[in-house]
Amino acid sequence: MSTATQTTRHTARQGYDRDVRVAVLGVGMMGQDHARRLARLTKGAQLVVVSDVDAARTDAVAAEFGVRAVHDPVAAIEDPEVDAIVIATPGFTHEDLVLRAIAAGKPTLCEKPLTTSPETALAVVEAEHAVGHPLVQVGFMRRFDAEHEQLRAVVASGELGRPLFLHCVHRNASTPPNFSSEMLVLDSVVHEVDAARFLLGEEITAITVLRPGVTPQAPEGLQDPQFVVMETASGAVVDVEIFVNTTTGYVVRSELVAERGTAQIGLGVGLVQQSGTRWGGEVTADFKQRFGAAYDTEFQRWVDAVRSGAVVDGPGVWDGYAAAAVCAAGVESLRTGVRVEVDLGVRPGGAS
Ligand code: ISE
Repeated sequence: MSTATQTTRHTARQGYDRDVRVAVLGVGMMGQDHARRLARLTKGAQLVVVSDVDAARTDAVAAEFGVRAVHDPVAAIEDPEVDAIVIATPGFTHEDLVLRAIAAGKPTLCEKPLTTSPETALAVVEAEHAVGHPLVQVGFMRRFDAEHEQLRAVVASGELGRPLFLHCVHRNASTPPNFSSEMLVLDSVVHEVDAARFLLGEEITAITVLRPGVTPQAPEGLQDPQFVVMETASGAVVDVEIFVNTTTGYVVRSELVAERGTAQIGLGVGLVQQSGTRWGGEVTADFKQRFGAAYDTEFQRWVDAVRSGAVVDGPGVWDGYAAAAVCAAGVESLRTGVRVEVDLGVRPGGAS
């Protein structure tokens, strides 16, 4: 082919000197929130396409934001007028959509979970590794929460010495229909898995899930609450009270206990007691409220990274894989009642 007739393909590494044109796949509760964020708030981004299996919903959301409705998500990924993809479809669809986005060479922000099993998550790690550079960021928004960043900095500074314990509380007011006992681990504790790895800077090597007495407020058959104990490579212990039908509000709290001191996040101001919806300050209703600013920051930093050609600025596919592996072990522990070890194997390309 002569040089004159050759077409050069834009690669994500080249970045963009204009707004990044984004398609949001899946416009349920979270996808609509992200579509609004991209359309109204995130600088340097232009929402151009929305896509959902529910055609009527796709059309309604497209009309709301004045963008194109593309009913087939694969067509949306391959659309030449789309530069980057946000995946907010149900978790079981992620593997196929992420692999297609990687094949199309398009920067992608995929809501958690990356995929629904360690094996499929590892396939994504390998597919991205074959491309030779990062393309996929995973939507663990807590990494963009100011308090989580501060606690991480405290740990990294070493001023408190070696971390010994991370005590975590994760409470939701209620669960959506069809929320299963496994989902307390896969959908909720997955955030503590990633937050612990982020805060402590090391891998989780074992997990045990205990079944305390069930709250009468939980839908029938749901093991709620659960108590999760994770062990890290350095010997620190991370415990999580996960309680998703408290009926009160949304609470995410972590206390680090290190050799020479402690540090706590998620308390609001000077709070020691909770009753009803009062806990010193306001108890937030849900994660969209509690982590709204973190989602805003996550999206702004992702779009900035896509425009600059860095592509990813946050948790990547290895983090998604690690979370999937720990959670799969957690589900096994929930079923069997025994401690399950986690071995991530070797990361393609080396260091984590
Ligand atoms: C939900 O899917 C989330 O991701 C929230 O952050 C979490 O708090 C909730 O428990 C999950 O169901």
